[in-house]
Amino acid sequence: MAQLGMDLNRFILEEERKYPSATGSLSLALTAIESASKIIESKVRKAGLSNILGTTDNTNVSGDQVQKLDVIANDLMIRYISDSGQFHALASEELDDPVFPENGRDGKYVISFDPLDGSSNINVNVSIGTIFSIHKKIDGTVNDFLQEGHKQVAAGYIIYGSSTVLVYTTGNGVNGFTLDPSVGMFLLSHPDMKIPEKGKIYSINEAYAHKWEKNLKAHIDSYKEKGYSLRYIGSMVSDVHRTLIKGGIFAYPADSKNKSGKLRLLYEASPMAFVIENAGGRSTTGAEDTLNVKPDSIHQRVPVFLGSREDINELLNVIG
Ligand code: P6P
Repeated sequence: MAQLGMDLNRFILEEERKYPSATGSLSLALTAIESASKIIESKVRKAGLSNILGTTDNTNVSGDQVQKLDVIANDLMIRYISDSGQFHALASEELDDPVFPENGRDGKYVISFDPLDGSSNINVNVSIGTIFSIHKKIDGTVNDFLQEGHKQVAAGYIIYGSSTVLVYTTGNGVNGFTLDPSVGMFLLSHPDMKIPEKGKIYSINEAYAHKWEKNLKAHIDSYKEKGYSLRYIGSMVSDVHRTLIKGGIFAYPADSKNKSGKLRLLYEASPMAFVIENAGGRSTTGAEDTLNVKPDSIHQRVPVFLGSREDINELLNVIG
């Protein structure tokens, strides 16, 4: 009999049992995300076959051309999250304003998510992903979303790559689960993930180098003399997942054109920072720790520098 190993549902329940005061609400919340991700995964895998590629004539709040899979992934996340009854409200990259699910009035949590990050890579079969961030509800208003990242209850991502891996943290370590499509279960494949203290990879879009602040440009250039490798996929989930496993630095800085960079705080920078810091790494905007930023709007952008603690500290000695 094949040894199945620890599956995600059992792991979530065993984590819940460590907290006697737990009501099971977070467990239900996480399993809703798990279920949505399995359906999204099946749609992503078939994307090239079901003629659902291409773009709609809509654009999202960021002005990005919305790919059809974005819409499908967004609808699936909304449906499963709403059906769970655990969320008072949800915010998505694909929605201008938050949604307050009918049966979520008593929900303890709010969630921000990017349903399919990196979707411009769908047509070229590059890995993409779903990113989520969960906070406790405070007063049932938009303020629930405007909490610092260090107050997250849980955060993580699902990367739809050569295999589908769900990585998440509740603030007490980081664990990764790989989907076994033959049984439809996420199995614990990356227990207690720790990012290397220092890496040899830098991940940044150098096409914008001419627009970076000069000290940053000099520091990025220095990686070449230090023998670092450049790896940039252009899909945040993929670039961060590789950074978590191999170490080094991922950066999307501000520049002369984009004063706050491109990446969104609530559903890109903050959840990824929560994962990276819980794996022993560090994340900063260059001016302050990402997890200390007090959001002032749902779709706010921030500069992102995250990865191995030593690499980030060296960077901050130059640009901090
Ligand atoms: P650029 C994908 O569109 C995305 O939002 C992130 O996943 C990725 O890190 C970034 O934008 C890539 O942006 O400007 O390098 O193409």
